[in-house]
Amino acid sequence: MMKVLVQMIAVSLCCELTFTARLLKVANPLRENYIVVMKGKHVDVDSVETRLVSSTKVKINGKIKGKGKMKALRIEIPDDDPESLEKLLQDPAIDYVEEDGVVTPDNWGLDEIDLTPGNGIYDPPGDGSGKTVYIIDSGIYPKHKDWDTSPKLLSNHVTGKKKLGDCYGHGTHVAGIVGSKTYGVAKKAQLSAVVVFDCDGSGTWGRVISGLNTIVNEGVPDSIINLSLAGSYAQAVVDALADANDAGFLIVTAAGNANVDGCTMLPANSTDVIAVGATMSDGYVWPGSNYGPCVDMYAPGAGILSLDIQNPSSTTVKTGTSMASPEVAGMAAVLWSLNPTYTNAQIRDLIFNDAIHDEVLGLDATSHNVMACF
Ligand SMILES: *[C@@H]1O[C@H](CO)[C@@H](O)[C@H](O)[C@H]1NC(C)=O
Ligand SMILES: *[C@@H]1O[C@H](CO)[C@@H](O)[C@H](O)[C@H]1NC(C)=O
Ligand SMILES: [Ca+2]
Repeated sequence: MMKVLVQMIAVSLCCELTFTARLLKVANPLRENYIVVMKGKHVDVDSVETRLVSSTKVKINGKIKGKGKMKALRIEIPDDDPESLEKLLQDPAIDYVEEDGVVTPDNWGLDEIDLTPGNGIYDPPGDGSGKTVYIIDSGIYPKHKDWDTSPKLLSNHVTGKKKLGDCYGHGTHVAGIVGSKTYGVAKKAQLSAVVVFDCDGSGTWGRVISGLNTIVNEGVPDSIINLSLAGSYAQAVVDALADANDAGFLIVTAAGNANVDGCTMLPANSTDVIAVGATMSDGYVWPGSNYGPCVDMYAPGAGILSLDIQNPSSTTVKTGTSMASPEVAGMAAVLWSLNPTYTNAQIRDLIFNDAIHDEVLGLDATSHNVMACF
């Protein structure tokens, strides 16, 4: 008994004396990742690195050697290796170790539609795994580095080609809002392009109808369709949308950017779609957004950051109801992935049950004041 007590004192003495560095926590830590900051200006980062590599199982991910006093290492320690973290904290050259924090890009849209709107982070209930979202647009740039799941091509109604690409950029931007790693709502959804816009961004209802038809005939059942154009009334489009809805697909579309009653345009005029208007980060409806009784709900659409087609890491900011509709399409993918046995109508109900009422500023009395939110 006595011996055990003495040992315990020895252990606690040892550790209080030798734990020289502090371990700092952050609010939004990236698991297993830390920043190791050296004491003073004159520490040789390379020698500390060599020491850590030889005495611990720490993985060095990079060095920070600024002109000022900050000298640091970015490291990775598996959660099941507390010994390496202890050894690190005992190193006399180290001032403190801090958990690496997750930084969310300035993407107010994602922040607003999640479980905790307005807290600066995106916190969705799921990632859309296993769900397909068809992007009826200009295609998708497949070489972008920000895809988690490689996008596919279902069909190209402009050139008939079988190779996926995007020479206009609109489709890539909206697909990025649906499902890219950094800017996407449903980060693991399978994106599938249905190309109806040419390199100048123009399309026709005929191509859209062919696209909808291909999805109904060849597409994965119980998928989401994001429809990418707004135009004047055409009966054949109303009928094609009804067919796709009856076949079990959930169709999410932009309300249109004409600042008019959405009922005067398609696809919003159709009762077989969720037509989405756009809001701004100050909570007001975006002035270009269509409104009125055919616009079913609103989502962030002004100043939305997503992927571009210049190079594999390019991004760009766009504004419009086109940016709002893929947010709801992404939410549908997340909710459907969590409730795989639901029908399109049940997913539609879930989306409306979760929405926030009477919060969009600047809407007239004919409009549904419904804001998309998990
Ligand atoms: C979604 O639909 C809107 C318009 O209906 C369109 O502007 C946008 O590009 C589409 N997004 C995707 C990902 O297809
Ligand atoms: C859709 O447009 C048609 C043709 O303009 C019109 O007759 C109909 O009332 C519109 N539907 C809605 C729900 O407003
Ligand atoms: Ca949030």
